[in-house]
Amino acid sequence: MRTVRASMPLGDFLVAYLRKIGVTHLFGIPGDLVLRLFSRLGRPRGLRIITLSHEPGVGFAADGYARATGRIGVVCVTYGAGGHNMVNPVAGSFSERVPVLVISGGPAEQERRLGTLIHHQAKAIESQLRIYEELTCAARVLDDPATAAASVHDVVRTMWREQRPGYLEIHRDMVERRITVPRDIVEWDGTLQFARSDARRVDEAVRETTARFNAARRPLAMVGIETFRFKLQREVRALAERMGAPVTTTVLGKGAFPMDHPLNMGVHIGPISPPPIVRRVDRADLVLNLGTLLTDMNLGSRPPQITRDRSIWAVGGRVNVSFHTYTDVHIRDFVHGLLRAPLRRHREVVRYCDNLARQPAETRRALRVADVLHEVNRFLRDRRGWLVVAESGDMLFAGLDVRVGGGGGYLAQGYYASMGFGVPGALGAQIGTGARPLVLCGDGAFQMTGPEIAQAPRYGLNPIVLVLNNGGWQIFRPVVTRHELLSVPPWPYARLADDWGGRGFYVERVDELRAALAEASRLPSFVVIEAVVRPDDLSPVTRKYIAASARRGRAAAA
Ligand SMILES: Cc1ncc(C[n+]2csc(CCOP(=O)(O)OP(=O)(O)O)c2C)c(N)n1
Ligand SMILES: [Mg+2]
Repeated sequence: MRTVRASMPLGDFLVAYLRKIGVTHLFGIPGDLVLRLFSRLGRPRGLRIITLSHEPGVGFAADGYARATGRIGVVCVTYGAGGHNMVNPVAGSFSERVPVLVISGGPAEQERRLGTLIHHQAKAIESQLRIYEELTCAARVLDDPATAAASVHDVVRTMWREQRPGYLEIHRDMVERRITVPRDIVEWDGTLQFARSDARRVDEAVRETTARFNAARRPLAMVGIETFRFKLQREVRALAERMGAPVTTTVLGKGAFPMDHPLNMGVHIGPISPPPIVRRVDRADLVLNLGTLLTDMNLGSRPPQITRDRSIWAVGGRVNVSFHTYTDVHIRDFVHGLLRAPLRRHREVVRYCDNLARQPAETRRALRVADVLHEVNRFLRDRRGWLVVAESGDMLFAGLDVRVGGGGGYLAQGYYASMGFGVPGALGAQIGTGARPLVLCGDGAFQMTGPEIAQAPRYGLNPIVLVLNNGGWQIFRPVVTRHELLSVPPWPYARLADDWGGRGFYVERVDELRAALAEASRLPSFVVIEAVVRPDDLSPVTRKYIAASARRGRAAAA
């Protein structure tokens, strides 16, 4: 069952195939239409199955696993009720280029022939496939034993090339069907390939970039999420050091370049970046943009600040050099080409910038959001290997001012921005990497998927979840007049953690938070720290972002 053979039951093939590409875990919730497959996948020597409470949590966990490990995350759900519950997390994986493979069960052919509606069905049996065709780069129903293996291989290879989700539907009568596996798949060593570029175009794009770079006096590099997804961290660091120019990351790309690297200047979020970053970008005569998606979030909800004529933008298999484009130049080949090019070395001294004002020394006072960020930074300063996960809401923007060094990581949905990613995403990331997560989470977001933290003890996981309790969905408070529409009921967050097998802390003051974080780091179990802040208090970046976004909304309405 471990190895791929020329003829084997479809369920066993799937296990052997997934193991061959390095998948260790499968995230899911069973149902009758997927039960047989579910059991097959989780058989001894199969995949380690992680079940959570609700499919959205399952999807975010698989996404967190994939983001943090760089491997494919796999979910297994029942047809209809399960598959449809998985739509939002997978849409997020699609937007942010995370390879999550959705495996869904489905009704057997005999059941479909009865001519009745089948439980869990929506409009038609094919509806779920059609939905996933919209949310994945490749989607197939495995209904033919002669082609099933090739379909799996196609879907997975496309996912890897595109770093996007894929979909396989396996109806329950197919799980034990013997399939024929083509010889090339039996003999394949399990290595997945990224897309290949056109070598002549790469050469020319690199030559032109080098010439522009060497003519520039104040170049700057922006590092985006694609460099991370396409596993270029080491190369991008080497390239930055060869260039000696400042590096900024983006909202979505935060964590793609080490935050304690001497060339890292901080996070660029268009005109609402820290003023020294705005000024430095304005002064740049060349911006080399590696892998940044052109999103409103990355740009601070404003039109692009960098004009095309002084930028080189490598993203989505293309390199745009001012007003012309090289197609078929993928970022890996472009970066490797630049590493071989004779780049002139700059020696700019770079200072890391954030949006935080200095913290008052007095700590026996009510917490503010900015204090939370200062305390998190203080906590992380001399620790290694932590993984910070920021939830959507105020914490998504607040997190931009968190500095993770010491080989640690940072995950957030910096573009799709769905609430609910934080806690389950952290669980999946810890399962995949072993790194201990520190989750920054609003009370509203915690009420969506935070209770998945109750799953942590049985899997030996121990994130620290900082729940910012401001009484509701307060990120919108500056732009909503009826504040009562934003409130959420007060949950006893700290007590729930105690009841669920972890430890809870309740803090209202700066010194209390500092002490709770220190103690939490020594505890073996998961921890929830409920940190109470005022409903009208927001992080520095959120204040700027909400104002910019509201201005844009008014302009659109006018
Ligand atoms: C699934 C989902 N639903 C709704 C939203 C819209 N939304 C963005 S932030 C937010 C409120 C966040 O509240 P909370 O988690 O308490 O964070 P706060 O901003 O109060 O710190 C909402 C409802 C979203 N991003 N995702
Ligand atoms: Mg809140």
